[in-house]
Amino acid sequence: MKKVVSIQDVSCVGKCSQTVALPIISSMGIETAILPTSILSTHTAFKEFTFKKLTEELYKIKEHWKREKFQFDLIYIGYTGSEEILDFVLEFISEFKTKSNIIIFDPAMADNGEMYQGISKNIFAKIKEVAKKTDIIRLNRTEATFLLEKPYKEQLNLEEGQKLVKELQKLNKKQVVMTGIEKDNKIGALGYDGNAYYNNFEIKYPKNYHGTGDIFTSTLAGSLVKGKKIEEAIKISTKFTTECVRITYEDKDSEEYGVNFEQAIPYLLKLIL
Ligand code: PXL
Repeated sequence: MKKVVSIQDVSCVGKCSQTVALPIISSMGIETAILPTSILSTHTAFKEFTFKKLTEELYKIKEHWKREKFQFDLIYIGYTGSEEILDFVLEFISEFKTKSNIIIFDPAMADNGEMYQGISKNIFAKIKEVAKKTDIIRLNRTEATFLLEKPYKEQLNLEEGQKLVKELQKLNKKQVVMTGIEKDNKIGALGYDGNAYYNNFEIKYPKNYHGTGDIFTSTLAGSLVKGKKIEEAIKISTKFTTECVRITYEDKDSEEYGVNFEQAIPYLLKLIL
């Protein structure tokens, strides 16, 4: 069985990071190990959330895993929210990177033109350092413009997106996948691998939801582990994320803090067949 490790926080309520990655990747028939980097009462869009880093425990877990000689087909790094956790991630990469596994990094640091609460300049600098060591940098358009230290724009068209991913690809010299590009009133994702661009656009619903980035990255990670090529993985991930948004948008009782990805999982399984 293929194995993924998901390295990110546990936000107890909020439908993001581990509580999204684990069910989505597992449902795709992939063993999903988790490294919970911190535990929060909710994600950081709530007021007064609690936040406990698990740094000490992370090093102990890593050492145990080394003794057990565990290897992962894909290492998925998401929200870290702290310099010391990013230091841990750098060490984890140097010890668990193999010739054939894929490291996918979603900086999960900003959205809609704003940094998440608590993301300092030092964290930002270290995120850039981690990005350089990964095979796929997966980000939204706010993170893309911030990482390149460019001014944020409310909308990005395909041409503008292509310029950004081309510059970002210089960071890791491998692949970049950016979401939040618009074309003909649709919204989608754009990938670049140094040679070719890949994109897919789907219906844009008139509401932004929290956690869609984590759904997209989890689906991308799972699709790649299932052997899909990057262009197909981007298509599956945009289609599934859009379906999650559609279900949530049409549900009058939906929560504000995350999308109803659970109800869209049967559709995901059809997409990856
Ligand atoms: O969805 C990304 C994410 C993950 N983890 C935490 C967050 C966020 C986004 O706000 O706050 C704790």
